[in-house]
Amino acid sequence: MGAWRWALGLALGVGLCLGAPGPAAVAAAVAPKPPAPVSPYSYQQVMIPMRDGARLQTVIMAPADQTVPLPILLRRTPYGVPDKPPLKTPSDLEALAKDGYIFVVQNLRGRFKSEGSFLLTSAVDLKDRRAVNEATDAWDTIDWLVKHVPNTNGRVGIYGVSYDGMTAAQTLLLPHPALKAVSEQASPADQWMNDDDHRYGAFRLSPTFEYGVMEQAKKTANTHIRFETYDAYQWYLELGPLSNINAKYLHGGIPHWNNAVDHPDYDAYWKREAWVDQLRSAPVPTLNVAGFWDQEDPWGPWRIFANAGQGAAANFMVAGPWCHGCWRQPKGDTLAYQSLGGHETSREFRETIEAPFFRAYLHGDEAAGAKPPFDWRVSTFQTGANQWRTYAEWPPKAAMATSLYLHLDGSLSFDPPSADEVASAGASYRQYVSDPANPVPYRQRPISPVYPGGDWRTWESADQRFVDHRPDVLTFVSAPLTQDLTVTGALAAQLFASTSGTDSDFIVKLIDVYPEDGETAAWDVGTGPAPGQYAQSMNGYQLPIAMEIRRGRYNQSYEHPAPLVPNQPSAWDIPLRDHDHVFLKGHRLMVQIQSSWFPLYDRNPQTFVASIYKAAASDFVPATQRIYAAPGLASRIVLPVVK
Ligand code: PG9
Repeated sequence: MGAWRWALGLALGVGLCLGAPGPAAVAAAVAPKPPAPVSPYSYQQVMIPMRDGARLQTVIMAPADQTVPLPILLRRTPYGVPDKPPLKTPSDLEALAKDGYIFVVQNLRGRFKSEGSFLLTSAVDLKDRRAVNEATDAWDTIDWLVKHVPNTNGRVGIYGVSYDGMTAAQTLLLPHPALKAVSEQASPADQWMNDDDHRYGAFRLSPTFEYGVMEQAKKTANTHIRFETYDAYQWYLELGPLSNINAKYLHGGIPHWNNAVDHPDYDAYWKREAWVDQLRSAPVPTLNVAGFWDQEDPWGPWRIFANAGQGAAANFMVAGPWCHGCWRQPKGDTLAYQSLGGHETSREFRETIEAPFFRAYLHGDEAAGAKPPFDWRVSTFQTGANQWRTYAEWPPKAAMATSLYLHLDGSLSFDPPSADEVASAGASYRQYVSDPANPVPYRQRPISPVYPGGDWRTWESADQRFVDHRPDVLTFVSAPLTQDLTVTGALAAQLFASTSGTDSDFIVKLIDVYPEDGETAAWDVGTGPAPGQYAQSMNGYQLPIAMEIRRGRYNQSYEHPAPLVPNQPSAWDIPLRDHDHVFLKGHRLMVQIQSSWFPLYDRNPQTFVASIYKAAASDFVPATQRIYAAPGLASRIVLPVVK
């Protein structure tokens, strides 16, 4: 679009000179027009009919110089299709484009010019033969494409990130015979258990509210909220109880929000949304992709990979040092303020994994049976070591569950807490007061809106020093490591904790603390760092490796929430997902524990109520939170350690 505007401005400039011709104007008048920019793709928009008669807006872009039959690479999206062909291949498709594809992008039903209603649902009811959903729409689209698009080799692949990724993943439930390769990337799998909307029932307030508005306020646009306050933290705090969202702002007009507040618990509605539970195999070769610092859907790809099964011949998993979809950024050569050992992880993923995957199954010799392009099952970019690793199975057998214990003096070690420690501390716990009137921010304030992206993309790798001084954040830290510690596989926390309330949240963060190198600690430095540079250092940086929340009302049952017994310690199991990281020699391990993470999560009133969405302002009360570190109540992090 920029180039077209530039061309138009030049033309107007020439026109304005006509009244007073000078030498420059004469030269301009006779100078040949620069040739109009030409896209390397042909461009066609079609409306593809679905089985119920709804027609979906679809763009077909084939290489302008196409001579041989090519496969189709399909992406289905709620965010809008290109309105003209690109003037050059987007950088994230360059590696694929070298092999030659007909790129097809389709708006989901109900979005932009696509007909029907956009329900923002993940549900696919395979038993209902008359239903339409993303799996049937993908099937109908592929069927139409292979029958109508000229000069294809009859093979179709589908890929996409996040919502687009989910529509790709759901083709595994109902694969069309022409579908030969699927790459779901950051697809959600179960929106109550994890992913965008909740984590084990704890409600992700700002992403769910802002996403619902973005996608359901207007059919023909992505709508971004402008808050009355610059700091979204302040806006959500002043909002008060969640019932004010509909009462003051949405007035029942956003179905996504209504569904969330009408279904607080893991009921039939959410079980239908958990489409992944129907997945038993990978009927089509599948490449799953996840980011270890994905702030939206870090969990879905691992669930899809696990459910599709490691027995399947071609079910691969890739994970790297990425935020949500950041493997589509040009390089991916940094994490926080450090480089990744000279690797451009995003480009390397696309050139050495994604492109060979589609090449094998869409261009390969099908008659000979496409040979798997990889001799591994899982490939990760292991941070700390900053190396690509491959694994024949996940988790690798060599990983040994190893407990890292919390201690009353605020330390962390591989030794369990002793009775002597309790005697000298005079208590078996450390405590803090969690006050819903002053919740812990999840990232440095001022907090910008979640969408269209901004700082939201990188908050999961942000330095946690911004909260570790707060009286309502407990910190535990180890001695500097005397050797590297490699952690590969699923992490978990087991806390023994109590609250003086009847409901409560606990958030656990496992952090890699970088050493101080002393460079900036002198008063004879001379000029000192340039403005803005001082903060951009890994000196003492607290890099989160794994973080998660649990909401106490669901400790016993996801379907039937129950109050907690005040001041009674109980076990809190907090899964911390899959990771692959080396804590380097000289670094320290840190655990931070807190009871709010706002406004990413709504505030727990700390009084048990039937539905937090209907809590009154008076239900929100401070509570005293205790974390136990004693024999029999030994809070710990379980690490999959590889020697
Ligand atoms: N994480 C976004 C999303 C996916 C599916 C449902 C709701 C939200 C996305 O980036 O598309």
